[in-house]
Amino acid sequence: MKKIILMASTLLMTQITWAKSQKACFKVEGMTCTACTVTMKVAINTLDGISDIDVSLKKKSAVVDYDDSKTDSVKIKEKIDSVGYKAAKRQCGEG
Ligand SMILES: [Cu+2]
Repeated sequence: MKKIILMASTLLMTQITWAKSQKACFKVEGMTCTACTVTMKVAINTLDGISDIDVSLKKKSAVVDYDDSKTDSVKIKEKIDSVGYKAAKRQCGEG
C-alpha cells in the first residue's frame, strides 16, 4: 500500500514538473463589486490551461496560474478586457 502511495505521489510530482505552470499577475481597473470578480473568474476560466485564479476586488488584482503551452498572459489580459475591465500586467509580488 505504501508503495502505491509513493508511486502515485511521484507520478503527481512528475506531472507538475511537466506542465509548464506560469503565474501572471495583473492590475485590474473597473471592478466595483463581488460580482465583478466572479464575472472575471468565469471569463478567464473559459481559456485553455488555466489552473488557478485569484481575483481581489480590494487589491484590484488578478493572479492567474496557467500552463504556458496552452495559453499566455496576453490572452488572459484580452479575456479580462473583453468582459469590461482593464487589465495591466504587473510584476508578481509587488503591491
Ligand atoms: Cu460588479
